[in-house]
Amino acid sequence: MERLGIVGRPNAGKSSLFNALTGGSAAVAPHPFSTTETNVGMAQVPDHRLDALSAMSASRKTVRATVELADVAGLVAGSSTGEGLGNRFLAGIREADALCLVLRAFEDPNVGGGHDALEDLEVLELELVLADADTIENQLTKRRKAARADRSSTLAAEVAALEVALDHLQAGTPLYRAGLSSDQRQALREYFLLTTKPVLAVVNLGEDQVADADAVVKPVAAALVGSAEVLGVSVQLEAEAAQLPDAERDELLEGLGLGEGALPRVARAAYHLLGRRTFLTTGEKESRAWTFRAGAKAPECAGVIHSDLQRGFIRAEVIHWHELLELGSWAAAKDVGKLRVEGKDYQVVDGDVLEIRFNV
Ligand SMILES: Nc1nc2c(ncn2[C@@H]2O[C@H](COP(=O)(O)OP(=O)(O)OP(=O)(O)O)[C@@H](O)[C@H]2O)c(=O)[nH]1
Ligand SMILES: [Mg+2]
Repeated sequence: MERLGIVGRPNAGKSSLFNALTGGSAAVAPHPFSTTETNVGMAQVPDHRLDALSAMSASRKTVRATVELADVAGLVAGSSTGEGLGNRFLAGIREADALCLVLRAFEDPNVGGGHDALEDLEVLELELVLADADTIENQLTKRRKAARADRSSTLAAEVAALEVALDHLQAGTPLYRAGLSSDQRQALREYFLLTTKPVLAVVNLGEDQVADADAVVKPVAAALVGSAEVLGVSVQLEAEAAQLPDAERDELLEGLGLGEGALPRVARAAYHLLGRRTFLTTGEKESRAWTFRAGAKAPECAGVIHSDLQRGFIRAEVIHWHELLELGSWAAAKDVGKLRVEGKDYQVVDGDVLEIRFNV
């Protein structure tokens, strides 16, 4: 299953974020490199559509979608050439399918390290860029030679893509900001580069910065505009809030003007970044969010529920969650003819509610 790698400098709050999202217990400490081995866990993805349908159906059970996270060892200037935990962070990042850059803005004299999110971004990007440039340089001579011998157009295109990528990297630009074409991306796939992965950034805010988060988050968002979503989160504050009973937590977060809090947004952004989409089922027994790949058709989605449903797929009855909620029940939707009947070629849309008809 695809996973999101949490990447950042030591003491940025990566393990704190990981724990808050997964309910895990990765070691958190005010000294650098408290994480040495990658921690892996599952985060639930809060979904108000699911909650609303569950309430509508008075479901006995509500099952959320999940996303896999990996808390990777901290990265320092020079990591790409072996400083700090060196290759350990590289391996952890290489195994991830998308990256969450944790940038520290909180100030705490008891926790070593900087508190300039833009500086964190610069250091992280430089290490990722150096690692990728190294990967390409190691391959380019060989690939050029192969292309000359073989004269196939695919190899020539691959070499051209490597050259373009290397130019960007040597200018200090991570490939997620390089505006590569999808053909170029495709040609680079087998090199398992770090900066071709989709990226999301979390600015870890101090409690005192929450009220004016924009001042800290906006410059980071400007630096990553067009290439990454940037979310401000007071990780420690929200982690503490997550420990409270629901009502107290809501009151605390509301009181700070944080609404449902930023953690659910991080989970949803991670889910989306990994190309995950949700369809829903709802009934008295349970309401459930099911995960499918963007672009999947109805039989494949049926298969997410059970392979028998894919094998024996006849048709799907479909209604968008919003419309169903307005009508109040599946039976009501059926009565007024609002359930669409869709066949094998239907591309399921995020937020669709499905009922699968199948042969056993
Ligand atoms: N004041 C404050 N402290 C925080 C915040 N987030 C994390 N910390 C503290 O910062 C220290 C480092 O947090 P970790 O989550 O261990 O950081 P990390 O990025 O996993 O660090 P390494 O594993 O060493 O790379 C811990 O003492 C945390 O309690 C925050 O939002 N505010
Ligand atoms: Mg850690």
